[in-house]
Amino acid sequence: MQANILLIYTGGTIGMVKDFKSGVLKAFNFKNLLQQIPEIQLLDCNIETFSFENPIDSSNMNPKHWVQIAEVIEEKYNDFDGFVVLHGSDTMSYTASALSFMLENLAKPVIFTGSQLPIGDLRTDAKENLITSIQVASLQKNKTPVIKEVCLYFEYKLYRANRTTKINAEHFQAFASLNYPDLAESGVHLKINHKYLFQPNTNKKFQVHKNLDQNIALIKLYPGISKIVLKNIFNTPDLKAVILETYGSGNCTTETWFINMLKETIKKGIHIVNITQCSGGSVMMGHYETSDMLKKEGIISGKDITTEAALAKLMYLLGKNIPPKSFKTTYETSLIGELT
Ligand code: ASN
Repeated sequence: MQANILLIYTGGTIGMVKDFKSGVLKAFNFKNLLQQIPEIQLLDCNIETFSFENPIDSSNMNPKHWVQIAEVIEEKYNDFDGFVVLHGSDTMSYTASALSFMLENLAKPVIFTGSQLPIGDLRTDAKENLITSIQVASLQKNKTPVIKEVCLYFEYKLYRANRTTKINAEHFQAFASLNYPDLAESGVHLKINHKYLFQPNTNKKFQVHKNLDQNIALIKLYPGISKIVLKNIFNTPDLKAVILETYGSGNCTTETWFINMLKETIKKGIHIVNITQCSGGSVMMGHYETSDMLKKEGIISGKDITTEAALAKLMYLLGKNIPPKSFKTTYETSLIGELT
């Protein structure tokens, strides 16, 4: 039986064309995009399409758009075996990470992909990315999908979406998943690394969470960061949580004013999550003196989570109104394979 695939087009370089007057790349109409890839007709699956009314460059994506994508999947969940989301690469890891939390008990593939060059470009990477993503989404064993999670496919590799980061603005290999193995590699054969695939509890009902709390801040520490800058951020009205991007394995300055500011913030009931600025590796609070006090103050460890997933998880958990007492434990627990 052929798999039914829904192709959701949100925008991004994949469907862009050059505005002949200004020379800038702009999102384009979806029908023309499909006409550029007659090969799609040859795939052994039924494909239906859904397009954003106004396709966008992914730099314009925000949580409202994440909800829009989630709603399309929710509405069509029972009619399709898999979903492929065409999205700009700039914020693809953010959107895909967010969807991994929002689509609870997902038991079908949701594959995000896009490209570095528009589909009409002679040297485009769009065709391979799109065609293989559709093939991955169509994979079935005993009439059930092989992939049951949100993934990102780019340049011959399938990744767990909430483990990815955009690492290059020019190379076709634009993404990396430094803290989790690739889920599949495409060469002459499509090699699936079955043991790394997420296995959801398929007895649980699929549920979509649309309440995302944006009262958060992300602070990247740097040598010389000033008290006034931090004070202003921590005093943001309605702030509920802050992600601190610290150095190395979760280290930061031990200056008294800084530690006191963190203490005051925690006292106000604002959650602080410690994640590392490094693309690979994990936070290990207490390993150095420069992180020991963070551990003692009860700061949440983001462990080896990416910035993108940390942010999405925070909006998602705050939106679920997790009681303050259990917030730290819940955040530090892997919900959908986003941390080790
Ligand atoms: N600016 C584009 C976007 O994210 C980049 C791309 O898709 N390669 O929409």
